[in-house]
Formats: sequence, C-alpha cells, structure tokens
Amino acid sequence: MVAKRFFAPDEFENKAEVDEFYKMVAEKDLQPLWTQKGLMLGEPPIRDIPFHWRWSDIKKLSERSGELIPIDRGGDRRVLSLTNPGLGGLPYASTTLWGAIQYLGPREVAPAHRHSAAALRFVVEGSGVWTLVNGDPVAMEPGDLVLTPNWTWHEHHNPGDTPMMWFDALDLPLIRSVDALFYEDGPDLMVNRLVDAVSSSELEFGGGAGLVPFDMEDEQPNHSPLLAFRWKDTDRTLESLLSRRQDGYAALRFSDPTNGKDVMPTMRCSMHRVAAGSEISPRQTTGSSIWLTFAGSARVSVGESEFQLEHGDLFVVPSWASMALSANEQTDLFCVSDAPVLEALGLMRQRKL
Ligand code: 1HN
Repeated sequence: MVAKRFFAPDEFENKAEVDEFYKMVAEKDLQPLWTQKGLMLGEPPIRDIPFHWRWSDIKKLSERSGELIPIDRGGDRRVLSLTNPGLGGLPYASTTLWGAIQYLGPREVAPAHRHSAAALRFVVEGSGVWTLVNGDPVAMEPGDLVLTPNWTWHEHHNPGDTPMMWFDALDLPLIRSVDALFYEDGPDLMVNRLVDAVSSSELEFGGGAGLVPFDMEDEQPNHSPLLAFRWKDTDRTLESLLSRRQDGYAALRFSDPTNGKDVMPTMRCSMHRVAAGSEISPRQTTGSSIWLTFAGSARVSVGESEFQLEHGDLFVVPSWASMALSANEQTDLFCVSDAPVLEALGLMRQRKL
C-alpha cells in the first residue's frame, strides 16, 4: 500500500497560490479535510483517563460540606462530582457520564426538580432517606439502586437523625454533547408523605422472578417502571450465581422487568461479585464506565494505571481502555456504563485480552 501523504503548504510549487486559497477558505469558515492529521486514528483518541477516587477522601470532604454549605446554596443538591483530570476541568467522570457523591444531612430536604438527563443512585452508607420520583416515595438503603429517569420529578428527604451519602450517576455529559439538556424547578415540596410507604413502582413491578402485570394499558415508558432494585435481591442473586461458577466471578445486569432491556435508554447498570483470590479477566470495550466498590478490597488495572480499591472507592474506565481486577477478599462492585447508547448506534466493540 502506498503511504498516505499530507502536503505541507510549502511543498507546493505554487505555494503562494495555495496559501492564498487556504486564506480564502478560512475566511468563509471552511476547512480542507486534507490538512487535518489527527481526525481518523486506528483506535479512539480518548480524552478521559483511568482515574481513582478514595472513599476516605470523599467522605471527609462531604461531611465538611455538610457543616459548611446549606442545602439551598448548593444548587439544591450537596454534591461533589468526580472530576476526571483528562477533561480539562469539566465536572465529569468520563466523556459521557457524570458521577458524584451526594450528602444529605439529618432532617434536610433536597427540593424537587426535573431534567432531561437521566439519573440513578446507588446507596453506599447511611439509612432512612427516601426519594420521591414523580411523587412515588422510594426508600433508599445501602446497596439499593434507585432510578430517576429522564424528565421525572425527583426530590430527596432525610427525616432521620443521621446523614446519608450515596453515589449519583447521570448521563449529563452525553445529553449536553447532543444539546438536549432541559431543566425545570419543581412544584412545592411534597412533604408530610408516608415515609415508610412502599413505592407503587415496587408494588406493581417488584414481584420479581419474571412476574409482571398482565394488563398494562398505559403507554410503556422507555425506562424500567420498577424504580428500585433492593440489595437483598441483588445479594441473593449474586450469591446463587457465584455458587454456580467455577471461576469465582459472577455479574448481573439490572433490567426492566417488563422487557429485559436496560433500566434506562442511556445507562446500563450491573453488579459484580469476585470471590477472594479470583479475578475479572482482562477485557476492553467501547463506551466508558464508572465503578463503585461496595464491599471488599481489590486491585484493579485500567489501561496503564493500577489502583488499590477499598470500600466506597470509585474508578473510571475510559472507552477502549483495558480493565482487569483481582480481589483480595470477596468484593462487590456496582458499575454504570453508557453501553446501551453504543449498542443502539452500532458502535459496541468488546474483546477479552
Ligand atoms: C441532580 O438532579 C441530582 O437530583 C444529583 O440528586 C446530581 C448533578 C447534576 C445535575 C443534576 C439529584 C446532579 C443533579
């Protein structure tokens, strides 16, 4: 094959004419393709980098934010966002995903709003907070996954005496990149609700084991109508999956109980259990992901980086970066990725290394 060449302007014999032409092109806000060198590379040019945040740091700073910053000064949410150093200061964990830790103090309320970015919570520590999703009260306890899909009203209440911290993930960077971000402040607070109520989403769709209502007259939403996935179910499923595996690694995908699709159109959620001394073998995939160490301790390598993980630690795997993990003790990890978007666009590539 003949190597492709890029002509520098001074390689032309008629350099003056070519220079003049380039000037005229630029004046009309146009650019030649043939002068652009980095446009098509063999593999994706990745901007976000493999990175690791320690729970011990986040926890200390979140608690301090609880002392210093009233909830109404923090844009309604007291959130420290994972800031990937590769993204030029943007408050994004990866190219497509926002990741953060949210802190809600005793008797605090984070008021209602909605946005066209979808969000989810995975509870790390604490107890007693509940989130209203379109008015449906959803309790939040450690290990629970709670969804607030695109354009649903949501507000968080902590009626208890202890603070609570949880992981937030949003598809916000993706939604901003396609200029489709809308936002609206909420109606008056829906206080005085039953705190111990079971959400209607769970009453209708939480039967488990493939049991869904037969007569679904309402138009199907494009997200899971079940808004909470409880830790006791996740834990039990991981345990039985692991007992059937020879390699000490079990993983499950959270799905819409009515159709098996991902819980929301832009984000895939999964939970991983690695037995002591076992591994997630090296692999790579297009699309980025944020991982949260819910329990245990492990060593993970992402691209060229290696991180030691303890309870609550978070790390990011950029698109097409290799990832492998080895567990010191039994380790549980929550993972959120943009995989449904890549699949929908025909851009998913995966391989074991
Ligand atoms: C948001 O609405 C929440 O509702 C958390 O808890 C984090 C980050 C950016 C934009 C909106 C929440 C957020 C957010």
